[in-house]
Amino acid sequence: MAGGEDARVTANGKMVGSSDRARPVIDLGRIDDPRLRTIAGALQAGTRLTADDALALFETSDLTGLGHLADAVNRASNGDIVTFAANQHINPTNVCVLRTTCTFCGYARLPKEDGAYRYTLDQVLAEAAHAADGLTREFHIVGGLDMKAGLAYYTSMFRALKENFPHVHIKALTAVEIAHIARIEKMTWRDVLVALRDAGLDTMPGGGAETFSAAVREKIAKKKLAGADYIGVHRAAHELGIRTNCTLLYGHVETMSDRVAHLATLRELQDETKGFLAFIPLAYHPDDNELGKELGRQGVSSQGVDDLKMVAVGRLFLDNFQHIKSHWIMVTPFLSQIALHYGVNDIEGTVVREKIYHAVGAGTPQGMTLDAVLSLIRGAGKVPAERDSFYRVLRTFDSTATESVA
Ligand code: V47
Ligand code: SF4
Repeated sequence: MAGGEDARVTANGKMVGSSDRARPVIDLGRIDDPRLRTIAGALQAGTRLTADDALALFETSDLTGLGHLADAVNRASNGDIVTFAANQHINPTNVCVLRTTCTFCGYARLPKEDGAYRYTLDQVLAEAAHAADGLTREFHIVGGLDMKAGLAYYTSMFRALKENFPHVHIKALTAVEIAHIARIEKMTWRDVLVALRDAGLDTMPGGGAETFSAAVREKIAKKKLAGADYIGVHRAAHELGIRTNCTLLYGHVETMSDRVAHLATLRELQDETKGFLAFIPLAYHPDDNELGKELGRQGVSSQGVDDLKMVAVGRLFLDNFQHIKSHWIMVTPFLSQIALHYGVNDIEGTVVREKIYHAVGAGTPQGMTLDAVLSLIRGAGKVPAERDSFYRVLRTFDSTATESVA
């Protein structure tokens, strides 16, 4: 459906029905680029943007016009509310069979390599113990493709986490990890997902998508699950009622057409299943990884303007997604704050102990306090709201309070 609405979520996170989204309020006087004016007309008429429109958005130098469009569309859907979640990242193993072929990754290790680790169940529980404060509402669990971390490793982990922290949602395992477990256990993706869901998995994160283009994958992630299979795993999850996120790793060797094709693939699956919760563009970080040495800093496009364009195009082209998330750990909190005027309505929240991005040189802190998140959102003139993992608002904050007002 053009200008379509994301599925509504019931108390248990089930997808039901849809409704019309309000039309954006666009002031053409704020747009200089004639191509953006044409696109504004399409948005006002509720006509779906084409791949050519998306390319024009990437190519424009009218950054303020682009921001106005993305902000108008976001406001029509989400008003002034910007959400965040109190989550905790747990990366249980960095051992990965693709260590030498994902050239952008600085986190993975071969089993006997220096720095390789695989947590025992007790270590996972010790790491998760921060959640005992009652503030953490979500565990975000991802790691490497470890031959010794099969289905039982994860089912016992999820069962123990649910037993010890029943109030915490488990968002775990990328499509690539699901396919890896299926391969080593000789099971179907669906059966793996059913077993993990029975053990406590609630939703899945969007990692592992990188850029779907086969040519790009050949250069940066030669042996990784193909784009079509990433989509296949997400489709299987959606069919089981497991909602997921999706991502796009950008700013390396991909072209703008590759980005648009990637977004079109995500939009298509969302039309089919309505199972995606959020789209998260991930800015490629060049430090401490092979690809970064090859490209050098000059070869990396995610340097501010491109980051803003990426979220804005995501907001405008993905008309069937309600939530576009900025990952402040990678683009810095400052840029995430500006991105709130380029279509972003959600920021990666109070992240405790993130390892994957910090392994590739992210200089940002590993976590943000509630006050810092509130001040970031308020500083952009928006209204902060804590959400749960299904994007239901739990509490909003007035201009000064750190406590619930609604
Ligand atoms: O798939 C790895 C990326 C992803 C680098 O679903 C890199 O809520 C940049 O998917 N530079 C994992 N990116 C993280 C991820 C994620 C993060 C936050 C929220 C959610 C969610 C998902 O990290 C990997 C890969 O695309 N990554 N190395 C790098 N050098
Ligand atoms: Fe392994 Fe994921 Fe790193 Fe690739 S990106 S080497 S699959 S941990």
